[in-house]
Amino acid sequence: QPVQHLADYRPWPFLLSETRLDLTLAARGTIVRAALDLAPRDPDAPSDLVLDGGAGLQLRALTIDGQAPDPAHVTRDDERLTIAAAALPRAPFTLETEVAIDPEDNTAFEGLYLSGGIFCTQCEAEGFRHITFYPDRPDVMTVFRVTLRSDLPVLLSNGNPVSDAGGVAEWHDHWPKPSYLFALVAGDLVAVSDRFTTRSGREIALNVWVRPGDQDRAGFAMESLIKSMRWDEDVYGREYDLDVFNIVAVDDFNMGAMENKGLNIFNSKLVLASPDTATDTDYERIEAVIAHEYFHNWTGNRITCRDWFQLCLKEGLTVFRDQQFTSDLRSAAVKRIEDVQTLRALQFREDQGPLAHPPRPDRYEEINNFYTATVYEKGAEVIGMLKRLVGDAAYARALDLYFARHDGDAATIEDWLKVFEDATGRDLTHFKRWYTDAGTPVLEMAEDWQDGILTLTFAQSTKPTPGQPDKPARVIPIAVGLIGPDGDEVAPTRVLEMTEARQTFTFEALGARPVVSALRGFSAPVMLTRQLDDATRAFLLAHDTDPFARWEAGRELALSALTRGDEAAQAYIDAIGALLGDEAADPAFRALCLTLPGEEEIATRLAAQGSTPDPDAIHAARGDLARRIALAHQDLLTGLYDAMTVPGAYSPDAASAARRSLRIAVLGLLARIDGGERAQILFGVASNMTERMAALAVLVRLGRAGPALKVLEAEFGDNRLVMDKWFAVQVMAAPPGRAVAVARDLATRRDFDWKNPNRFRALLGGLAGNHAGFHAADGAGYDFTADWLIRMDAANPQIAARMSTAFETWPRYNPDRRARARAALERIAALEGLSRNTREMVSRMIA
Ligand code: HT7
Ligand code: ZN
Repeated sequence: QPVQHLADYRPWPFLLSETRLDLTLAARGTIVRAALDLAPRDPDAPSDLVLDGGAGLQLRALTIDGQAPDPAHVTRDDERLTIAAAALPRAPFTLETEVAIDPEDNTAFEGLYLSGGIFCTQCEAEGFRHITFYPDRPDVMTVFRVTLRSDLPVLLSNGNPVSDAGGVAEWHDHWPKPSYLFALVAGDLVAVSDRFTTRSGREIALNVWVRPGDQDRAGFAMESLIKSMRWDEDVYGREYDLDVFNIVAVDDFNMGAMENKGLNIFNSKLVLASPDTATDTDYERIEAVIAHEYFHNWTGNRITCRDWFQLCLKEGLTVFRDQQFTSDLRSAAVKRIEDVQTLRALQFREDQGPLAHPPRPDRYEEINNFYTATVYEKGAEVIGMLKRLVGDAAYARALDLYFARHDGDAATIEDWLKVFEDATGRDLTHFKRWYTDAGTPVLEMAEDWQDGILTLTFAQSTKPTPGQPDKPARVIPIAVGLIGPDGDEVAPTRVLEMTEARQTFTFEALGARPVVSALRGFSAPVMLTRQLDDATRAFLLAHDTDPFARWEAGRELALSALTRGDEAAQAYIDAIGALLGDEAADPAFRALCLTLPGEEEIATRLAAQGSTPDPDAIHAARGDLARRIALAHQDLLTGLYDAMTVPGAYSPDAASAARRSLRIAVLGLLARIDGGERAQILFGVASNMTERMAALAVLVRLGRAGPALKVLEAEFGDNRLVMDKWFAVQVMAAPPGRAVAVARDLATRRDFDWKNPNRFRALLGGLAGNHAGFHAADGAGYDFTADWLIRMDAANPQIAARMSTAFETWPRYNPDRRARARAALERIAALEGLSRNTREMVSRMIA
């Protein structure tokens, strides 16, 4: 498949009014009969009928209005089937095909496949073409009628059930949808069921389908679904639109979950949770992803994307909505900080390296490579900026207009921005650069103080990114507040709208020189730089009324301590002492402030400052600082560790999770001086997985986890999700010098079922997450990863391509590491038969 270009978009030359599918399911030789009701878009401009579908489809029959066409008019290549215009009626006609496919051989988990005996599908982005010949593009939307034939007890598809008897089930989805939202599931499943009454009084049947025995771990997912349905009605006025909503958990899944109309399919790790198997983070993530997929029903399904270049139209907006949901249900301040941490760790990293691309790319080879942090997380940030610029009321008006105007459409970013222009009267031409331009702007702030007037001068610049050498200025909303010398706020938050490369703003009639609290709430996805001494940062950490800016002051102090030596370290240690004693602050906030920046983040900071990060030195410096903090504040920390015990039975609620998160952060520091004693005890007494895993990570880091690992394996050896954690923690927390050896050892185990994406990610993602381990000076981390990417690519190209991003920062290391990383990437690139997915990723990384 050649490179796809946004500029080449053309509507499909046919209209499709109904799709009827009839599937007889079998591990080998599933028979798929498809009937498509078609009509030429313009009968006077005859066009060939080109359907997507490759070599995996064994074509058994093809008719047009019941007649087989002249074989000379039907051609096939590796990717599609073409029926010449000469063989097609000028009036509406029905095309019928029959194909056979082998789900059992499908290790790529794209199209129809088997996961532990359950038939299931994954059709986004281009999986439907592995099921039958079809116009597999999001702007072709139609009604589906589906018949499933199988002896398996549960047969599900999209829409509402029509009938289910004697191994035959019929489903009808009256909402037109593109093929990527098609789904079916067939298996031996049981449901946790409930009901939801919509605000207009309609009764919806809700089911979370799991394997028999897993029901007692599906309740939290159901609770999360009900909360999501209520929230979308209350906040966005969006009501559910079918009689049933089904969620199914499967063990083999390439990503987290999929928003198929009325039949969401989930990676089981994002459904199943019980206190003894899931951590607080798992619970929060389940709640957020259930919400995310549910919210897609309006932002993605009712309004979908015209083409895959518009992916951030649905993903950015839906991430933004799920972030709002979590903020409303839990702590908004903590959620904002966590989201910024994710953005910086994943998206800033992407934006600074060879894989940088805009939220709306204008070219791709393999669309599956563009389900990225830039499309998702930056896509959400761009919407946050829009909301900040137009205000909450105008945002609500614009969203109402979006739903009213585009319901049933396959829309574009232009449509989205036009809605905001029409709702607010603003011209968003300039703002659109956030969608079309890659790279993270650096925003420099300078202050001047004279006669009661504070002048802030901002200068923005963005480094070139692949294919985009010149970076014009962007619209940047900069939220600023002023804090007086006594710690009181003297000017509430004001959003400065920067539009030029350099711009000045003034604050007048001020009594005394204030301290500037800048980029409050992280009002734009930029890197703010300013000359600020450590004392002022400590002041902001103590007094800023904006929680994000307060946390950020602490972050900057920590990074300064880690990169600038002893004096800076002392300032940070003192500031942490003050924070430890601040009992008024939310424990989760204190935990975030107490957790040192990760090694990857420190490396990113050094690279941004123009230095070459040394992974071993970073690892040592971080450990050393943690030890100094522990020694300096031993009593306070010990007191806090005891005070943050959560009494009673485990509950995943935000307040309890917050206390546990602070206790765990403290445990990590105290372990630097107690030899892991507390962790050892906690592992033995804790009844919940949150504390057990935290303790285990500490023990692994200290090289004394052997007995604990054995205990966990004995208890949970047959629980895949717990064993994924067991694999991951051993590699991720291993002392860097041992990480590759540990990974190599674990990879020889019989239960290293590497074709399972979760297990593969546990091991290889664990290694990639061990910064100094992956970047081991002898290149062993690179070689081990390359070996496994090569192996995985033959089975599951999507997973191999995604995991290859472990290498994306390679250009920032020293020449020796660079040479070794490049050699590993070139070894992959040289492979014959490499997938399009991995080839595109690797060639972008070594371009
Ligand atoms: N929209 C879904 C994306 C997704 C996906 C994409 C490519 C390959 C497999 C996939 N599974 C799910 C999930 C979401 O963003 O909600
Ligand atoms: Zn999504």
